[in-house]
Amino acid sequence: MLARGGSFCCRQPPGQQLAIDHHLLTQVTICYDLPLTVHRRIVVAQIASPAVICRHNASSVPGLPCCAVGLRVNRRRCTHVAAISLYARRVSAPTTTFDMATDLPVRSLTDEQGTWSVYGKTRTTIDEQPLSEDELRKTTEYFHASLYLCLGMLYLKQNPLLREPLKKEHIKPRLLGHWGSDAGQSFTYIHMNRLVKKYDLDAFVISGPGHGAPGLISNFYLEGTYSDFYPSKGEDAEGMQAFFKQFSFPGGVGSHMTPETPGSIHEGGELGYSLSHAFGAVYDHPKTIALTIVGDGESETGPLATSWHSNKFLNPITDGAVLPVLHLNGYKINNPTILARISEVELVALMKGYGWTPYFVEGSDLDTMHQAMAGTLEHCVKEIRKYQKEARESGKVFRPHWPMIVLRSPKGWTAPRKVDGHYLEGFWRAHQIPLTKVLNDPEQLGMLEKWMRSYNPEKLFGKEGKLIPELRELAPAKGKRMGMSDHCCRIGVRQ
Ligand SMILES: Cc1ncc(C[n+]2csc(CCOP(=O)(O)OP(=O)(O)O)c2C)c(N)n1
Ligand SMILES: [Mg+2]
Repeated sequence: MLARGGSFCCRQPPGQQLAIDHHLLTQVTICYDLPLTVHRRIVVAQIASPAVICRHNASSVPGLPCCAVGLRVNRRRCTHVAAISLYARRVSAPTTTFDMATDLPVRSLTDEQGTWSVYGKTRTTIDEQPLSEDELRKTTEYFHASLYLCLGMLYLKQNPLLREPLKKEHIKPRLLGHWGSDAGQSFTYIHMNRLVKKYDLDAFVISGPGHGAPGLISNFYLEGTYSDFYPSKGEDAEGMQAFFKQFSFPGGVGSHMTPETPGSIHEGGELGYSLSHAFGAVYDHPKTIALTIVGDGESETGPLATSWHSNKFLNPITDGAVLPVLHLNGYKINNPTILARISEVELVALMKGYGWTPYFVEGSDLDTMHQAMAGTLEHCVKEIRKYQKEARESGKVFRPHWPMIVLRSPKGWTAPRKVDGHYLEGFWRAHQIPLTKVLNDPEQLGMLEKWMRSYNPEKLFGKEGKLIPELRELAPAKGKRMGMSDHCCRIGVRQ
């Protein structure tokens, strides 16, 4: 049913576009020279749905036998393309062999919606509590370590472990980066780590709102991936300082999931392509699961809205799976999002209509949220494996309603709830730099110090500055880490 098309490589003169003869592209490997730096970089864009073809497409529409590929890198039009190779798959849409699941076990939570807020009792479709007390404590501490690193990346150029009182001189002179979705993204990654270990999964992560990069980069650092790639950002105080300072800093790395981020095939700067890239990556990779964090703002883009349908192209025998986590933190920058404001009955109906089975994890209380996410994510992974087993053992291709998660957590989760009488956590003010006046306002500097110390860095990082072994154990071993997945690191940017 699914046949791989040809692949080829060609050299492109600056500014020109490449005409290709395929119905549906699945992967574009682009080798380009950035005009300013003249460094050759390689990026891989996995593309799968007509929506993405539109993104790279200047002159044709999906479905036509020919489409043109134009490239944008870091929001700049890329003019010095060295080489492009395209892998394409001819897709005939699955028809009669696909069974549709009918009555799905999704509990609607809408009844409580009028009285419930994200600060109320945690709500979850799957009511299991798989974590022991010890695991729960360690998971919270690991989460705190990641959040500490997120703040370090946003603010610090010195004094990385706060071994001396925080002073203005330790703060970066220009503060750029995002806090708003860091906690939700980190939370998701940490819970997937547990399952990668438990089920020996071949998984990797895609961050739709790539500006929440600290949430994932902090995890790549905690698990050791970042230091393996960049030895100068080692797992000690000196390495941590370099790791913090380079973030969103001249001569360092961008504030998004940029190409030089290990574990990333998707920058997320232009919203809308997370699911398409995820599907492109798992087609023909039957063992792979792409854990895909989709922003509620991102969901309002046309490409994202259509790419939920990519599940129609997924063959459970020959392809892997995409596990979307729709992150309803309520805001797209400073505007409320549609999917966070509609009733859950409508949201469930929408996701079911797209062919998914939604599971909800909603709240802000750490202990109960950890249990809810652990149970729900595990349930989803088991469902995926069950469907794959069924298809692979029977040889019968069918289209299950694959699981997906709706994660509702406060924007800026774990930040101070109010600053100067204004809401921060749970509000749009948490989107970018949460405390904006730390350089000029000693009171805010004190607040930042108190907040960072509330994660207890002295307990989480040992004498040298490395994550303590009992927490490090929570991450998968080298070779299995999501940050080191072949899907992201086979073609690197380290030349
Ligand atoms: C196609 C596109 N439109 C608009 C923007 C500008 N923009 C950057 S971040 C953002 C909000 C994203 O909201 P969401 O996906 O909910 O991410 P969150 O900040 O909550 O993590 C917008 C609109 C963009 N980057 N790309
Ligand atoms: Mg959002």
